[in-house]
Amino acid sequence: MPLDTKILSQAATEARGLAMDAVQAAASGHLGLPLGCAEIGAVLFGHALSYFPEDPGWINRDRFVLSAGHGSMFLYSWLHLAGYDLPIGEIKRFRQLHSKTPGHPEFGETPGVEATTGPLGQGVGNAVGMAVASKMAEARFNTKEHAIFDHKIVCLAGDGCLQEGVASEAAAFGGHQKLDNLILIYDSNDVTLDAMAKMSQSEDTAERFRAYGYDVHIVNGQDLEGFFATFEAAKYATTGKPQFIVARTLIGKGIPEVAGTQKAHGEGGVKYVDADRKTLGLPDEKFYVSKEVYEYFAGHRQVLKQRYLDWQEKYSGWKNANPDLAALLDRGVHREIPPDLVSKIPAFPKDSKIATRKAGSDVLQPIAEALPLVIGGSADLYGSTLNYIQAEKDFNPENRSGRNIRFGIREHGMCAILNGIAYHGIFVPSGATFLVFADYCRPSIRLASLARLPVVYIFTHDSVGVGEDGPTHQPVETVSGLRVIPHLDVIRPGDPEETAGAFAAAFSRTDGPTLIALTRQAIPLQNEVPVEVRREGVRKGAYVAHKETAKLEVIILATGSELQHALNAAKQLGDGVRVVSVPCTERFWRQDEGYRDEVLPPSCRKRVAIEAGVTALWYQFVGLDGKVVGIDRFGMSAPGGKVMTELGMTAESVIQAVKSLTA
Ligand SMILES: Cc1ncc(C[n+]2csc(CCOP(=O)(O)OP(=O)(O)O)c2C)c(N)n1
Repeated sequence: MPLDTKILSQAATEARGLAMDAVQAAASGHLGLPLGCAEIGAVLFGHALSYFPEDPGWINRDRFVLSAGHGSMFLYSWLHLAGYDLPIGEIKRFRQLHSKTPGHPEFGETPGVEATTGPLGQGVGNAVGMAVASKMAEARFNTKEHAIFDHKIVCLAGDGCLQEGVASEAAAFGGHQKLDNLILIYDSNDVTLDAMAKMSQSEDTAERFRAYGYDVHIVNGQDLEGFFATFEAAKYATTGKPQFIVARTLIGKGIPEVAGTQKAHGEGGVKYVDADRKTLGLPDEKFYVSKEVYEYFAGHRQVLKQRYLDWQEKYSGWKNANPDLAALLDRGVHREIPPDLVSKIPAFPKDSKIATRKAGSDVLQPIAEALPLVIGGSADLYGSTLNYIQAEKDFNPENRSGRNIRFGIREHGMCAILNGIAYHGIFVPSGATFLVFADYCRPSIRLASLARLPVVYIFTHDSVGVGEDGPTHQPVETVSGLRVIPHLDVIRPGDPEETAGAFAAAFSRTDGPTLIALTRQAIPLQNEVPVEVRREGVRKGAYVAHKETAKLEVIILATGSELQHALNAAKQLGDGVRVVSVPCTERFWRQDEGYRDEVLPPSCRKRVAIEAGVTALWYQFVGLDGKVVGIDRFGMSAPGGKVMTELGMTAESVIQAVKSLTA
C-alpha cells in the first residue's frame, strides 16, 4: 500500500502538539525525542507496523520497544492515535498519579507498551531478547503449511542507549546470532542530555554495528518517504543479518529556539511552545487532534483488522492441524504451570553429598522436560553453573529450536535479553552466572522485578565457600543486596531437596522473577526432615526444620549451606532449641501471620541467625535481643572449607551465640 504522506505528515505535527501539551501540563518530561522522531512514529504506527489495538497481546504482532524511554510521550501519542485503550484524557494526565501515562513506559500499565524502559540501553537488550523468542517461536510452532509467526522486533534507541554497555553486549550477541528479525532504529541527533553528543562520543556507530554483523542503513529521519523506504528495505532484507537504521533527526524539531541543541532534550522548550505551535500549523486548542487524523487511523485500523483476521484464519488452520502444539502454545501464553511440578523431581539418594549447583543441574532436567517452554542460558559458565538442559541443544542460527543459550561473557546483556524473552510472552527464560556477578546484572534484575517478569536466575558459587578464587569471587553482601529488591524472590536452598523445592517454586512463579543462589561446595542432605517438608518449606519461604522436644527456649534461623551448622548445633544444645530453615525471606513474608507465628513464635525472643554473608538483614528476624552469626567483611583466598571456618561459619559459633543468650 502506498504511503499517505500528506496525512501522516499532519499526524506527525499533531503528535508533536500532544507531546508539547502533555509535557507543558506536567511541567516535566522530555520533548526532544517525540518532536525529533515524529515522522518515524507516523511511518511506524500509521503504516508500517503490524498490530491490533483491540487485542494488544496478539502473539504475532510486531513488537515496538522504545529503548529511549525518556521519550515516553512519543509512545503515548502514537498509541493514542493508533487506537489503543489510551484516551486523550490519559495523555492530559501525563506523569500524574495512577494515570496510564507514567513518566517512563511501564509494562502492564499501558496497553501497547511492550517493555518497561527508561534506564538507557535496557530496551535494546529487551528487543534482542524478543527477537530470540520470536525466532524460537517460529522454529517450534510454525509448520510448512502454516507460518503463524513472522513478526518483527523494532526498537528505537538514542545515543544514550547506544553508549550504554548493556546495549553493546546485547547488540553484539544479536549480530552473532544473526537475528534478522530485529530492526534497530538509531535516533541519531548529535545530542545527549548535558551536552552535544560530540562531547562524549566520537565513534562511528554505523561502522560499529557493521562490525557486529548488521546491515546498516542511513536515512534522514525527518523524511517520511525516505524513512519508509529504508524501513521496508530493512524489513525485507534477505541478508540474514539484523538491521540497523541510522535515522538522522533534529532533536526538538518544531521548537526552533532549542531544536538541535541539548536544551531540546527535556522540557527546556516548553516556554516556547505556545508561540511555536502556530508556526507548526496547530490551533490554540491544546491536545488537539484533527478529525482527519483520527479518521485516517480509524481507516488504518480496518486494514490492520483485516490482517489480524487473516492471521486468525491461518491460526485456526494451524490449530486444527496441530492440536498438541496449539495446546503447548496456549500454556505458554497463559503461563500455565502444572500444579504438581515439584513431584516430577525424583528424590535424591539419602546418602548423597553434593553441591546445590549439582543438585540444581539434576532438578533442572525433569523441570525442563515438564515445561518445554523453559529456556536456559549461561554467561560462558555452563561448566560451573551446570544448568545445561541436557536433552536439548544450543540455540544458534542453525538451530533455533535449541533451548540452551550461550550468552558469552555478557551478564548484563544476558539479563536484559532474558527480560525480552519474558516480555515476548511465550517462553520462560532462565540464565546463569556466578552469584558475585549479580552486580553486573542488577539493573536488568531490577527491571524484571518492576515489570514482574517470570525470569529465573540460577546463580552459583553463593558464598565464601567458593574458596580459592578469593574475595573477588566470594559473595558476602550479594544475597542480602538482592533480597531488598521488591518483587524479587531470592532462594538460597540448604540442601539438594530444598534445591528441588526452589526450582519448582521459581519455575511455577508467574508474577515476578526468582533468583536461586547455589553452592559451589558439597553439602549434606538433611535427612532428619522429610523430603516433602523440605520442598514445601521452600515454597513457603521458611519452615521448622528441627522442632524442640521441650519448652521452646531458643530459635536458630539458617539458610543455604549454613543450615547444616544450625542443625548440628541444635543436636548439641538439647531440648528447647528449634531450627528454622529460611531459604526465601520474601516468600516467608507473603505467608499469613498465623503461619509466620507458628514457625517463629513471637514469644520466643532468644534467636540466633546464621548465614555466610552480611548480618544486617537478619535482625528483622532475631530482633534487638538476638544474635547474628555472619560475615561483615570481604572473604579470603584459601580453600573454601578453611575460609568458612576462619570466618566462623560453624556449629560452634552458633552454640556460642546461643549460650551467650541463655547464660
Ligand atoms: C542508565 C541511564 N543513565 C542515565 C539516564 C538519564 N538520562 C536520560 S536521557 C539521557 C540522555 C540520553 O541521550 P539520547 O539518547 O541522545 O537522548 P536524546 O537527547 O536524543 O533524547 C540521560 C543521561 C538514564 N535514563 N538511564
